[in-house]
Amino acid sequence: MTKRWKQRPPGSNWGDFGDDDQLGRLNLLTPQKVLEGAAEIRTGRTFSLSLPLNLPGGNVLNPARHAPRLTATRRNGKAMFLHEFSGDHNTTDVACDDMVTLSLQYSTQWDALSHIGSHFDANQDGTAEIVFYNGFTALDGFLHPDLTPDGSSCARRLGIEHMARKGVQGRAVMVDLRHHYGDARQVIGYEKLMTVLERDNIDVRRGDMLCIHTGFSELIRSMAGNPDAEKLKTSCAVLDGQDPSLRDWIDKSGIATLIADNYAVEDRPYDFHGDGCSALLPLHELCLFKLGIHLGELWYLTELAGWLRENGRHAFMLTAPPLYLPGAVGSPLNPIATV
Ligand code: UVW
Repeated sequence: MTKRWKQRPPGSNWGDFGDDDQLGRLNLLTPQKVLEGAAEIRTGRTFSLSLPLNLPGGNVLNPARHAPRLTATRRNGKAMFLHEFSGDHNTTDVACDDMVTLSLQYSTQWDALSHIGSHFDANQDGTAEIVFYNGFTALDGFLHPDLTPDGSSCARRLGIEHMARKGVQGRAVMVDLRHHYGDARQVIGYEKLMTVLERDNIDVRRGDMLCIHTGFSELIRSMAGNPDAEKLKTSCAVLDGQDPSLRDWIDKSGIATLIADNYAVEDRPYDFHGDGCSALLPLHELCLFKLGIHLGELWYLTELAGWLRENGRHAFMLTAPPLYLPGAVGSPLNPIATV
């Protein structure tokens, strides 16, 4: 296959993992990295890094995303819930069977590489087109719901299934911003991040999965399904996507994935008015669009961060596959840390 782009965005790695690559930096999760992760297992204790998927509650973080709604499946007009087969078959069994309507990025989630693209003139015809990681374009199989007979959407390229097939497992490191910077809103750039890496003696290696603990998901848990929008806006650390040194470090560090317990990993300026030439979410642009780094958001990291600190550690084994849901642009998950 010939390259699907003539020029790649400055600072991107398009083509470096192959012209047809849809995994991005997950390619760095080699068998060696799984062994490195396994070498961090010393007690066998496990931590679930997921929020209950019905949190945050309401839609204060993102008005388009709704809490999951469970309903029973129906058979012959009857709800399959506490359903007694005895009526039909004279048996002892009782069945419950359900389904869910779920915004895939409502709670603990991975962003697929199809989540954020950009306007960029990859084919060098003088006009920017909609393009995603590694030069896949909107025409490469992004089905818009307005154009499908049943209103369905689908990312036939860069969907979450590639991550699911890869099986996400390896060495992860925790950076505990909350411990150093507290619970008030703080925008963390390169200098502040480096201060924490140095003080906690954290070695970030190529192919590691980086976890950023801010306390945001703990705050969400404490609100028990009734989130206080104002408090959430003014609480906890976020990364500074506007900081070029931070963006450069993310690239050079060789991290395979970037994960946080906050809403969007980076500062999301709700009143931002751009000039048409820049991104609203520069870390999303850098990671998902330019470098193929999957983003994890709203993970629950507080318990694990506390345990690692008490035990003088920062590295652990992470197992974090998304749902194998072809064509989805994100996925909920229940990541497991083993220490
Ligand atoms: C947006 O808000 C665009 O997405 P995310 O959940 O990745 O921050």
